[in-house]
This record gives sequence, structure tokens and C-alpha cells, in this order.
Amino acid sequence: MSLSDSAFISALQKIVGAEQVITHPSDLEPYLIDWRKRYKGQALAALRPANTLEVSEIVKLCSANQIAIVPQGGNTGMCGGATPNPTGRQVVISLQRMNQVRSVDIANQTMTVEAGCILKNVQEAAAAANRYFPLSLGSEGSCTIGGNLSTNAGGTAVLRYGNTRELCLGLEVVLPSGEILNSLRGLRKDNTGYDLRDLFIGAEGSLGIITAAVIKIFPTPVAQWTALVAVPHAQGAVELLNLFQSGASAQLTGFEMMSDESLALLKHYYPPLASPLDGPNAYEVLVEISDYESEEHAMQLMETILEKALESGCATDAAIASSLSQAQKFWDMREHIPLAQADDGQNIKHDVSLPISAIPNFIETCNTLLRREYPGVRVINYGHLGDGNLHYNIAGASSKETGEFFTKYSKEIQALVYKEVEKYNGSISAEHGVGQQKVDYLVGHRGDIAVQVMKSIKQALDPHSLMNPGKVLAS
Ligand code: FAD
Ligand code: 2HG
Ligand code: ZN
Repeated sequence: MSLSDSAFISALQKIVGAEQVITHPSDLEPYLIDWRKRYKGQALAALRPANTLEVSEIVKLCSANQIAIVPQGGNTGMCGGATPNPTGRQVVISLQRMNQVRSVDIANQTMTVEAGCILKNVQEAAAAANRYFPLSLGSEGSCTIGGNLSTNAGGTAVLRYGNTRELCLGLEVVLPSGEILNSLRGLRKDNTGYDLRDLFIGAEGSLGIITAAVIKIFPTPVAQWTALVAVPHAQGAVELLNLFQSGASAQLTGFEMMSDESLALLKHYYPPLASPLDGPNAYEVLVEISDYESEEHAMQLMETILEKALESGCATDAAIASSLSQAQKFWDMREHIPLAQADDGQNIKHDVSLPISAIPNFIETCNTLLRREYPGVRVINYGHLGDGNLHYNIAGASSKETGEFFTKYSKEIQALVYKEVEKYNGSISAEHGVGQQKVDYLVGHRGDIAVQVMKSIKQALDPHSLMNPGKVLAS
């Protein structure tokens, strides 16, 4: 028999302590709304366990009482995955107090970290051990490694180091039954049956709660050089990427593209971050090279490739950062575009993945269709071109109109953009995930059979659908 709500809350208090069971409406509020302020839910409580055993006990109690669970890390997700539904019958489990670096193994090039570690702290812990953890996102001051693993986050170094999945060797997971699956092995090779680790990475909390992970760390590059490059069109950006890939190979660690309208928005909301290049330029590209030899070696490489690019005409102007603070400014420019968009109001986000060769045509077609159908529309197109990942975000003609534009046209604009994505065999989510935002598009995108397999996996691990129901898969 299920407990009454008050008995259930008392039982939770016994597990984590009364002060870690948050029920007061004003304290609960931040756990109920997503970063974009697009999704708002209700919950019986938000719980802040201190360790894996407490997570396990909470999950067992929830399972016995058929109360669904929403795992939450830094709550910076873009698709409403960490927001509870409006019924008020779910609990949020926040991993934020589980923020210890359990161990660093320099010889094995790994760290074992708890899921609630803030990404920036993980980078700093690696740096303190004279090593480098390459995952880097604009949200790194707030997002957690557990959230990064659960969304298989991308960010700005994927073209060299891969997504979060590629950076993880082992996991500790609390299953929907409350049992603890411990695969915290720092092994690069382990062919012993099905790869369970990869099931939980990118599952957005729908199969279990990640409580700790073994992650890879790397030698720290001795030099990093950053340049901002103007290109005349998207095809120019692709050609520039090819030049850097042939010339710098694995030393190319960042290749980010920003459209003129993205840069205009940035200049409006963050004037100190206006581009130093003469403009407007159709696109500007931020390129980063990392080197294990020397500053001179990296600089020479950057200069040689940029000279070729200017000669060939795929680039029309370039500025190499002359100091660390200028390099930081270039990165700040790129990373403040989503913040400028948030300041501007709602926008219709498309986190799409395409073969890099298809990107110029994709942009051209979508821009033309959208501008014809929705005069004045702003295409805030930027992203990780080196990974074939565009943030092709659409806003109304002005900040004042964009909220209404969003409400009125989201669905049809999304359908238009996704139709183009499918033509090129692309993906409707490159790195942000499905959450609740894209649930209705999953079957259309992945097909019946793939979704049926996903449902079978969900059913096997979480037969009562208690783990983040309605996220990734429709409940
Ligand atoms: P949350 O938002 O708390 O949760 C995200 C999902 O993971 C939810 O479904 C949640 O239920 C689940 N979850 C969280 N923790 C756990 C856990 N321990 N176990 C099981 N499930 C869990 N994303 C990118 O990929 N690349 C970018 O470049 C990028 N830049 C961003 C820039 C800004 C300014 C912002 C606001 C966001 C950006 N994001 C980016 C999106 C977001 O930061 C990432 O998705 C991040 O990985 C989410 O981490 P989080 O800890 O905030 O997770
Ligand atoms: C980025 O790359 C993030 O800046 C956020 O993934 C993208 O807000 C967005 O659409
Ligand atoms: Zn991104």
C-alpha cells in the first residue's frame, strides 16, 4: 500500500535529512522551471541526496510508492528534460550535493567524479593535476558532469575529442529498481557483453540516475592559438574548415561559425563583444589550434593556413588573437550568442546535425523558404561547424514581436526546418537531446523500429516508467 503524501515526505526526510527535502514553494521554484523558461512543472519535493546510497534509498521508496522521478543536474538543459510535469506527483532528485572528485589516476589518464560536479570544477581539478579535461560548453559554470553524460553534451571541442560519450570510460548508476550498477572501471578495452555504459549516456535520465563516472583526461597542450576569420558565405566556411583539417589535422580543436545576424544580436546586447573585424560579414569563424610542441609551431601553422585561405578567397579577413585575453574575447563572443538570444526573448531553436558538405545548401534553402514565408524573420544561425552542428535558431522581426512569433509559428517553422534536415539524412538533435521538446518528432525522425527498440529497453529497465517519464519517449 502506498504512503500518504505526508508519510512519504517523512520517509524521504529520514533518508536525506529534513533540510534536503525541499517543499516550500519559493525554495522549490528553481527546480520547476528550465533555463529557457519554456517549461514549468510542479513537484511533491526536490531532494538533495549526499551520496549514492541515499539516491538508491530514495529510488526504492519512490518505486514502492509509484512516484516518478526527474533527475536534475545544473538545470541548464535546452529541451525541458530536467523539468517535472505539471501533475505535482513527481519528485526532482538534484545531484548537486554529490560534487566530489573521488580520485585522479594520472598514469591511467582518468578521473573518477561524482555526477553533481560542476563541469568547470572538473576542468579545474584536471588542471590542478596538470592534465586537461576538454569538454567545454557555454554553461560550464553551472552544468554538471552527470547532466553532460545524460545529454551526451557536445560543446566546442568535439571535432578533436568527441562528445561526452567519448570522454567516459565507466559509470555508476542507480537503476529504476534502486539497485546500484557499478561499472566504474577505467578501462579502454572491455568486450564482455553488451555495453551498458553507453545505454545510460544520452538517455536523459530516462533509464537511471548516473551518480559517478570515470572520465578521460589528457596532457595539457603547450600552446593554443585562436583566430577570428571572415568568410563570404557558408561554402567559404566549409572550404576554410577543409584547409584547417588538411593543414592542422588533430591540432584543430575548435571551429565555430557565427552568421551576420548572430553577430548583430551580440553587438546589440553585449556591445563590448562586437566583432573586431570590419563588417558586416556573411559569417565569421572562430578557429582554435592546440599544439604539443611550442607556441611558435602553433603560430606558424595558424599563419600558414590563414594565408592560404586569404589567397584562395574562402576567407576575406582574419585576426589572430595576440593575447590570452583577446582569445578569451573571441570565445566570449561565440558563447554569448545564446545569452543574447535569451535577452532578446523566445526563439525557435533547432540544434541540427548535417553532413558538413550539405550545410551551405541547407542554409540557403531554409533561409530562402523562411524569409519568403515570414518576412522580417531573423535567422540566428551559429554553431559547431566543425562537427556539422548548427544552432539554426529563428526569431521574430524584433525583440518585441519574437514572443508572439514563437507561440504562433514554432510548430510550422520546426516542421519546415526538420523536413529539410531529413532531406540530407541529418539529425533533429545534434547535442541538446530530445527531452520533452522533441518527443513528438522522434518516431518521424528515427523510425518505428528504432523507437520500438528504445521502448523495449525502457520497459526492461523501468517497467513502471518511473524514471523521467515523458522525456525522450512519449509516456
Ligand atoms: P540538466 O539540465 O539538469 O539535465 C539535463 C537532462 O539530463 C535531463 O533530462 C535530466 O533529467 C538528465 N540528468 C541530469 N543529471 C542526471 C544524472 N545525474 N543522471 C541521470 N540523468 C540526469 N549543450 C551542448 O551539448 N553543447 C553546448 O555547447 C551547450 N552550450 C550551452 C550554453 C548555454 C548558455 C546553456 C544554457 C546551455 C548549453 N548547453 C549546451 C545545454 C546544456 O548545458 C547541456 O545539455 C548540459 O549537458 C546539461 O547539463 P545539466 O547538468 O545542466 O543537466
Ligand atoms: C551553444 O553552442 C549551445 O552555444 C546553445 O549549444 C545553443 O542556445 C542555443 O541554441
Ligand atoms: Zn552548441
